[in-house]
Order: sequence, then structure tokens, then C-alpha cells
Amino acid sequence: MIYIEDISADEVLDSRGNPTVRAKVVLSDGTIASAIVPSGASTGKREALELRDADARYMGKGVLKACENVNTEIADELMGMNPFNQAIIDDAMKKLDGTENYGRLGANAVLGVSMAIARAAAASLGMPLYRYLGGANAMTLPTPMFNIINGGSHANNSVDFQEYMIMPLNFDNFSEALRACTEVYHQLKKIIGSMGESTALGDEGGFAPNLKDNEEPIKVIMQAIEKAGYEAGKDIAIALDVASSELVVEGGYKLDSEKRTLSSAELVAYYENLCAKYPIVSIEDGLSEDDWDGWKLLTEKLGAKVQLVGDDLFVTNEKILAEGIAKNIANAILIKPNQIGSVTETMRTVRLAQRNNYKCVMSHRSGESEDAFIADFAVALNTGEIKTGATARGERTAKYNRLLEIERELSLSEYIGQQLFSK
Ligand code: 2PG
Ligand code: MG
Repeated sequence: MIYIEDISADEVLDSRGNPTVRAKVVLSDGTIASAIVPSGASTGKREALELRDADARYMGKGVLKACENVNTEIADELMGMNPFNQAIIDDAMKKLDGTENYGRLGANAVLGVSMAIARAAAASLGMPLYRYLGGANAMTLPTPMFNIINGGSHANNSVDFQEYMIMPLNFDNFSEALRACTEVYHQLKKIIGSMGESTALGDEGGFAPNLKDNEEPIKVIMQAIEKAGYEAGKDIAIALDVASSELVVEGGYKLDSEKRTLSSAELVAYYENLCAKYPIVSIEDGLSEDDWDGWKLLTEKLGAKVQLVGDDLFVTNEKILAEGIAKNIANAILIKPNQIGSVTETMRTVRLAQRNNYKCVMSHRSGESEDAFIADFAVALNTGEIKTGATARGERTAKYNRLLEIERELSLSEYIGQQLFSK
């Protein structure tokens, strides 16, 4: 029997220059695989714990303790186990940690190992990761939610909303859809430049200009869609991640660029107005993670026609999602493996969402790496959508380029004619 021979971790850097965990797994058949854990900026309060050293190194952000936990306790526990039992392995780490949120070992330690083991198991079988994790049914290339303007805590500009994204509609395949989005991105750069604004990039590869309010980015994106030769609403739609938990102040949501604070009901009305004027198909974290009454109102008002994605709201947590489903809150969930801490728990949350007709959007974090695990994971779980930034910055293109590779593999394989593209 093939077994786990060695597990280790070292401290590497993410796309913001912050330390993160790279875990490495060696199997008894000689297979070696590694995985790098991402890290968020606008994190939800109920996310699993990211263990940081909080000492003098890297302004407290070192992850040597998390690496040490992998090198000692986790390695001791898992060495000798069968790498093909992902759920049993992930469960063993959960028990070893002993807390609800990986508060002892760190979700960054646990997730790194969980991903590296999945990757090693796939490699040992000579299978692509998406096929190993998803089986014969893994064949849907996800629609990109392509981040084109960055604001909020992902950029140093005036825009309050965190992400303005475009989504391709009705394209026959992933690569054509990606091309269309990238062409819009290039046109947008020209338009922003011609306005005399900076075309510098934010954390996720979108532009980060100073614009006068939170509607202006949508206006320039509409122009860019047209300039690129596409029709807004027919070929390309708009999606927002407001990340509104970051806007909360006493008495409501503060929109700095507009010098006003809105109540939950006023913010919902603001979205209704935007949706009436523009082809907006998805709004993420429109209300804060604690504002469940606001979420209820938002879902009542817009849920029938707009995808309402819970990110900070659900933090990829099966239990919190179950509460949301029971209360009819939102109709979609963002899936970030490091919010919950392991491959198995991520899969369980996706399963619950899909069974209840909640859409799933696989997602990167704002602090990323060259690791493209989520590209395979999105195909494996047939999430149908992926959020992984713009086609700029290597840590973002790593995911798009991996999806292009998967697309090619699926159309060359036994799935000829069956490669599905979620649109
Ligand atoms: C989000 C993410 C990713 P962060 O809010 O959806 O885009 O940002 O990783 O900073 O939480
Ligand atoms: Mg979000």
C-alpha cells in the first residue's frame, strides 16, 4: 500500500509580500507534491484562524509557528496514512487541532497539508487534480467573474466598493469568454488613461483609479465593453463585490467617496437602482456579515433576478450556510478553502449549496501565489463560476492559464463534445 512518508512546511511569500505556508508531502512511491496557502485582506469574522507569529519578523505576519506545527504534530499524526483517504486525513487534522476553527494549529498549516496531500494522491495515480477530486463527472469549465476595477481594502484609491467585475455571457467556451473579458480589460486601461487617471493595478490585477463615486466605475466599464465590440447585458454583464462588512460604521454603511452613510434599507435601494440601470447579474456581500435582517431584505428585493453571493457572510462554513438556507438569505456562496481550512470541508460546503440550489463561486484570496489549486478545484466540483482577478499579475494568470490547460485536456480527451462551459 502507498502511504504518506513525509510531510513538511516552509515559509514562503504571497503576492503582497506577506509570509505564507508552503506544505510538502512525500509518498512512499516517491511522489512529491506541494501547495501554497493564500491569504485574505477583507476577512470575515468567522473565518478559520490564520496563525501568525505576532513577533518582530515581517511586522508580526511570520508563519514559522504554523510551519512548525506541520513539521511536528501534523507530520507525526499523518505519516504512514493512506493518502487516498482525503476525508479521513482531514478529519484527523481537525481532531488533532481540537478547536472549532483551527485555533490551535492554524488553518494555514492544515489547509496547506490538505491540498498537498490531494495533489500528491492525484500525481501518484497519474491523474490531473480536477479528475482526482471530481471523478468522471468533473467537466465544467467555470465562468470567470473577472475583476477589472479594484477598490476598498484592495487598493489605495477613492472607490468604496471592493471589486467591479465583468462576466461573459453566452460564449461557447472558456477560452473565448476569457478573451472577451481580457479585451474589455485592455479597452478599460485606455479609457482610464485618457481620463488622466492612474492605470496602476490593485491587489487582484484590476485597475485602481480615483473615481468620483461608486457608480462611476460601472460607467467606465460600460464604455470599455462597447469599445471592445461587445454588447453589455448580452455578451458581457457586470458583477460587484461590495465587501460591505468593511464599510460598517455606527448607524450604517459609510461610503467615503460619496460622503454619506446609508442604512441597510437605503443600501438595498441603492443596489436596486444600480440593477435597474446596468446589467448587473451578481452582488457579493451587499450587506455585512452581521446584518442578517438587511440580507433578508436584499434577498426579497433582488434575489429573484440577481445572484446574491455570501462571502464574509458564510465564510465557506457548512453550518453557517445551513442557517442562511433555512432563513432564505442570499442565493449563492463564495467558496474559499482557507476560510474553512481543509479540502474535505470545502467539498462538504459546496455539496450542501448545490443540493439547495445555491450557486457556488470558487474564489482566490487577495493575497495569492502561483499555486493554481482552485482552478482544478472549480472544475472538480462543477462550481460553474470562478473569481480569480484580472488577467494581470502572475498569481492571477496562473489560475486562468491552468483553466486553459484543463479546457484543452477536456476537449482532447474522451469528453470530446461533452466539454461543458457554464454560462
Ligand atoms: C473577497 C476576497 C477575494 P479577500 O472579498 O471576495 O476577492 O478578498 O481575499 O481580501 O477577502
Ligand atoms: Mg468578497
